[in-house]
Amino acid sequence: MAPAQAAAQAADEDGYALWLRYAPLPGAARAQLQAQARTVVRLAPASPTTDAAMAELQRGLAGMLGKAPATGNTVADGALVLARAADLPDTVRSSLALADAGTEGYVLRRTRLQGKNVFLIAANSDIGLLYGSFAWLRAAASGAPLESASAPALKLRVLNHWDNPDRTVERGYAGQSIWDWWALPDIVDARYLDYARANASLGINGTVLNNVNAKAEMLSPAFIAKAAALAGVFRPYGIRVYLSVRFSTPLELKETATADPLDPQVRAWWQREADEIYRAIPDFGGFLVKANSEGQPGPQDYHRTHVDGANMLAAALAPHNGAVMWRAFVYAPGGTKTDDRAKQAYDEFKPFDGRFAPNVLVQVKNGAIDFQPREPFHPLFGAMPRTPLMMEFQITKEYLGFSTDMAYLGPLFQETLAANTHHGSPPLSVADVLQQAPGKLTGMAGVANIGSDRNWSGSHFDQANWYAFGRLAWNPRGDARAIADEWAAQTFSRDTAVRGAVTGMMMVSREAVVNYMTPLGLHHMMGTGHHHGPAPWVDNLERPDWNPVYYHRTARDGIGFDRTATGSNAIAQYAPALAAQLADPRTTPEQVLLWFHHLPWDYRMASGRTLWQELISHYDRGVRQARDMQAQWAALAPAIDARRHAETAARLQRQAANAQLWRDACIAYFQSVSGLPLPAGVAPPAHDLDHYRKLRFPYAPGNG
Ligand code: BDP
Repeated sequence: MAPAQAAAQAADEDGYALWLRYAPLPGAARAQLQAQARTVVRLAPASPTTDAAMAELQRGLAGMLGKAPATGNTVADGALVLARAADLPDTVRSSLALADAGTEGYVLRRTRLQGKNVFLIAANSDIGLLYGSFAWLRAAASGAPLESASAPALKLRVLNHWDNPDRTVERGYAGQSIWDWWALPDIVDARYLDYARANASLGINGTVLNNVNAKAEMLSPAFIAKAAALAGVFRPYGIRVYLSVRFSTPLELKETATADPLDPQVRAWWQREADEIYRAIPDFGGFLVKANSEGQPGPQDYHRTHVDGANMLAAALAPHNGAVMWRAFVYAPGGTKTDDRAKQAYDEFKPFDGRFAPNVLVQVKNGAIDFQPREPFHPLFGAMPRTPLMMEFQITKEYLGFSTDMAYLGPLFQETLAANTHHGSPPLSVADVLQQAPGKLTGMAGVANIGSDRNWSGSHFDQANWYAFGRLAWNPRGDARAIADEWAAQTFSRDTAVRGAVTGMMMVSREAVVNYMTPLGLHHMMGTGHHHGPAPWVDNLERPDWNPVYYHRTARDGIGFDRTATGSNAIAQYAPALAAQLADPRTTPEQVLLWFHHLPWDYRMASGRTLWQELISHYDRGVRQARDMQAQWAALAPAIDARRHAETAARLQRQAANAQLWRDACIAYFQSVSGLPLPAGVAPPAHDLDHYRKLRFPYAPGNG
């Protein structure tokens, strides 16, 4: 069907419903689904979680079929049946391979039960039934086969909110914090329940409520009560609450004289604190910690180590089954300890492999610098085989155009997860490293892009990044395109042409951003503080490694950071086989070429063009891609409700302008240093360099 024909007089939508819209199905699909769910039957005992599953099935079916089917507990032909293994007769149970479902997975299967033809949502646990219900609804809504079986590959699938007690959100581009801290715990916004539904629909089972740059007050009784109120809403949905903690909390609350992790009073304080938290929140997940990074306090302030710090907190949480997520995003205050910031996390953490307590996970950002539009995978993945490593992705787009530019992050996540670490035999991918972590804990964290905006994420398309994170946390081997297609079908339209067009745009969008911001492995070229807009010229910040010039090293002779043996030798942090590949620009993937090499402007690229020409062609391509997305979206107008269409169109227009700004400013800057003429046919920047250097964005959002 052409997009124009797919327009079913779509009513305006505000995006609040996310991918859980349960839009009315077209005739034939509706009849088919109806036959699978004439009634909804719960054989599993009633519980808050199976209540939630029943309610969601009712809601979803009411939306898709126009009328909610009756519920009950009598099995009849055409019933959709929710049953745990324990609720099924042996014959049925044994045909389902439920062992593979584990404690959180599910099996969705047509079968005969009590002599009737039914559709079974089966699991070993209530939460498995809830996940199975969401999976069944997802398949129904997107037109995928209803029968399937799945279990999560990772245990902790966690959102990290960088939300402050005053409701500002560090790197938040979707309004204020979704948590109305002031009103909590007395006033519990109905929205928290929809938050829980959305997360459970993806299998997200944890949420860190507050910023990694944490305040000591977060552990005060008042805030624990607020967190407990949220935990109460989330519990039926299988979501545990975690808190980011400030390492010096007891000292700052004036309850101890130091925060030294080996001091008995400090240790006793944390133990008491943990006990108190668990009295209020019996299923509390644990602590996330940013220590000795960007000025945050930590064990090194007392000449102790990351291990001392993490294990002290781990000991306090262990009696309650809580976990510590200790971040490896560290770089020393007051200048670089090493010659290359990219090396610091590895240098500090690798020596501690195997020394963390069993309930500690080391949480590692996807790349070694900081959530750039493209980074090679972090060298710690695969290098600490005796330590559980947890992935940290950034869902909020601090460096990829906030919530104004479209950049679907599925390909970024997948690229990292699929990367071959060259460690192990057979060699492990990053996803393997996460999954095969030693001990009981495995996990993935995503820095949330959720705020008080009606559409949750600041833009409609940014919802897809939350969605993709959740789906990949469940299955790190998932495919970004398939996930985009599934999201588009639920969020916009099941129509093949429409979802195809939407998915096509999404799949280009992140590469477009890379092209117009930081192609060929360039990185960290953004404006100071707020991180908006190009500022490759910045060279005057206090720390060398805060300056863009530190990273791109543009000079008369060429461009790029030499991380080979002749430079910082950061490549030596990778497995030998990979390091050997990266040692030579010819065997380094061009998309990360300037991350690892400083090359002359006339270096010959695979295309036959010089590096200078190639660089400029990437910027031009990025601008073209941004404009193409605009045109593709315009063509979808008949198929999308006017409101969401217009809201997205406005953003795409702004993105095209932003792409042009990046392209022009970067080319003007590079040219000012290289002294090279623009290749024939290339348009000169609209303004001179001075114009771009003078641009200021004092009120750019997300900067605290
Ligand atoms: C950087 C952000 C900063 C965060 C920091 C972190 O600019 O706001 O606090 O990472 O992850 O990306 O701790």
